[in-house]
Amino acid sequence: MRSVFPAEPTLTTRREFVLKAAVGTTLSVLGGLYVIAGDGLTREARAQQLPDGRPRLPPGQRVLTALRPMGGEEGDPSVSAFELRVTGEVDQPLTLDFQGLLGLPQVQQSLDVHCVTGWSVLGAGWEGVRVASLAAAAGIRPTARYAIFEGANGYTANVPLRIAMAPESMIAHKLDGQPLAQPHGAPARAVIPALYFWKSAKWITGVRFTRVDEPGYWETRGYHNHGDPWREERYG
Ligand SMILES: Nc1nc2c(c(=O)[nH]1)N[C@H]1C(S)=C(S)[C@@H](COP(=O)(O)O)O[C@H]1N2
Ligand SMILES: [Mo]
Repeated sequence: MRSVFPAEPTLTTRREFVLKAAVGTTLSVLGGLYVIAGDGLTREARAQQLPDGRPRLPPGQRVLTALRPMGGEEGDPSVSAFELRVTGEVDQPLTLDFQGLLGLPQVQQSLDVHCVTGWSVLGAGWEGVRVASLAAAAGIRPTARYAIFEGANGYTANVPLRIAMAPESMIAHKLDGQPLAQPHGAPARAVIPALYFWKSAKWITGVRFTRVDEPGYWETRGYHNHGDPWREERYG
């Protein structure tokens, strides 16, 4: 499965992480110390750097091997009910059903995500459509400066356009080769790896491009408006 989602060459693959995690767990048991299962992964990730020199693991984070379901007001997981609207500062507003989403260029990317509560999952394989592809299909206007990601039941998250248009920012419908599970936002969610994971709206229903910023669900409830994990922009 890893061969389908090759990690960046400079980064340790998830398989190696898992092996190191197992070793770390064994050592902790032998030593009679309390060490969380992910400690080996966390140490390993701390030693790694991103291509631009930042540490792979942002400060204050520890590594888990799988996403922790963080809840939220669930949307309809069925593919037949799926509808994604691309609206706002665009020339041709789009409404895509699930087939329409699959009809846009698909990418498979190995990406790290960082939850503000302190856990990170590194190098999971995400499959779906780049936000930039949606923007191009809808004819995004030069006046657009923010992307507002809309989830079911009114959840929103604001992202500066530059970050939304980065190649790793995507709408994902598969995780590690499997259709996205309901707790993680089935049938599709945003994945915005540059910012804390709350920006990655689950049960996605819309991407709205705006001229002005619109702080979203968590940004209006005490969390940071921007949310850069490397700057620890956790709270507003
Ligand atoms: N629609 C929606 N999306 C959401 C949330 C939510 O409550 N509703 N929670 C966010 C938060 S705070 C986090 S940390 C991640 C958690 O994703 P996960 O449950 O797949 O781990 O989803 C984000 N996306
Ligand atoms: Mo979160």
